[in-house]
Amino acid sequence: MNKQDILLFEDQLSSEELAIKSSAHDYCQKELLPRIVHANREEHFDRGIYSEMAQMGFLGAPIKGYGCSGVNYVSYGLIAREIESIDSSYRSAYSVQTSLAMHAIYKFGSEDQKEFYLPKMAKGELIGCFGLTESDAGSDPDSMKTIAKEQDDGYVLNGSKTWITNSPISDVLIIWAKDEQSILRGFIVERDSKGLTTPEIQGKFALRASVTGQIFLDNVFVPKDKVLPEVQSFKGPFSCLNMARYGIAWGSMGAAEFCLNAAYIYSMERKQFGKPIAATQLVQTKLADMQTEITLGLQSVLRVGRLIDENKMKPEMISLVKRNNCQKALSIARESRDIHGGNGISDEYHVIRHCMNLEAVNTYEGTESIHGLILGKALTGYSAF
Ligand code: TGC
Ligand code: FAD
Repeated sequence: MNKQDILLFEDQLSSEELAIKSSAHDYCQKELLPRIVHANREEHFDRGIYSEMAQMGFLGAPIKGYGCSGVNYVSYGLIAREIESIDSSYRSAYSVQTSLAMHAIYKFGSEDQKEFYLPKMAKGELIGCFGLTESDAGSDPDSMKTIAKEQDDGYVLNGSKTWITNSPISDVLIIWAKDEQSILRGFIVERDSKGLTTPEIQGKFALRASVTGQIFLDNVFVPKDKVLPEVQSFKGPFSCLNMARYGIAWGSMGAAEFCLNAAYIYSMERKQFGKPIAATQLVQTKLADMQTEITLGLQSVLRVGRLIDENKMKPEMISLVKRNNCQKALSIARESRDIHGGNGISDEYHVIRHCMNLEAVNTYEGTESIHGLILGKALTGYSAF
């Protein structure tokens, strides 16, 4: 018996889900773990990871058809959990491609757009990004300034986006902008568009193995057939965010599990005052707290996954698990860092990297406070943003 699986989590998975989890686990341990320390030190993202994820059937995993695997949302979450047990940057790569860029086209694109982009994105031949945030419009994207002026044959985009995962390496940029009537629209901007620049943001202390950048749109022309036809409000980007936030809620538990396991192994081996530190009361209760939060966090995402698969999802369910699991994962990573003593700040032990990543994971896709306010609004009916 796995001592950490105290509520027998795995007994609740189907044989197909267990097989997906197991192959994702093997891939992540064999292919991603050996690369991460160097990638994190050098702020390097290896584009080849997209080809590997494509081979594994990860990209666009829950999408039906268009060359995608068509797995259920529980399986999508199990994959995110395995990837983020290595690093949040790699889970970001998976989430942005799958739930933000591909999902936007799948949910709101025309049939031609779906047939053209999705198979290539599933193969990792085209990399996507999702441009919503601006320098003065983060938690409140409705205050965005990027504008789309209509012409006979399309739209002309002007404005900028910042903190965009993948923007410097993207071939397909999903850009959210308001038209002259203040209607929100989604645009597929291609890499070779005139007037498009995507400088990289340097010097991040979190998600260093992920490429993050800005997007500048200087009179970028987008033809009519590259406008997402099925979206005219924030329901568009927020629907994509529901799926990505759900994946983060699973992924953060993967990072937390890594940190618990590392703290367990370290505390059993490390001796001070003549005994393993795991034999002290204070360390044991820290380990027990970590185990408790992970066990409950995994039950909660499994429940939300089943509800999504039954078409019963509501946004507040997603806010509950995104907010709680990210918060708990960050505090588990910090406790694990503490249990590692001085070694805890060395990247060889991986835990400090998870701590720093989880700081950003708590912020992106809606901060902890914003998700608290979404829950507060659902509970009271008052919008307190
Ligand atoms: P509100 O007036 O409530 O709603 C506007 C329209 O949107 C609809 N809606 C949703 N639809 C689907 N799912 C949801 N979760 C939805 N939430 C709202 C709503 O029904 C309405 O539709 P319609 O058609 O009637 O107009 O919106 P608001 O302006 O008051 O927004 C409130 C708030 C704060 C919740 C929202 O602005 C918010 O979520 N802010 C956080 C911003 C955020 O999460 N940004 C994420 C950027 S992307 C990112 O971080 C990627 S990181 C990638 C990685 O590397 O992993
Ligand atoms: P702000 O909105 O300025 O918030 C600052 C602080 O104020 C936070 O603590 C917040 O909780 C608090 N606050 C704000 N409003 C309220 C309120 N009403 N009540 C109480 N407190 C409030 N965006 C994309 O569009 N695409 C991406 O791919 C993407 N990738 C990212 C990758 C990384 C590594 C990071 C760090 C960010 C990324 N983002 C992306 C942006 C991310 O979604 C935003 O950083 C996030 O939404 C918060 O916006 P902000 O940074 O402007 O903070």
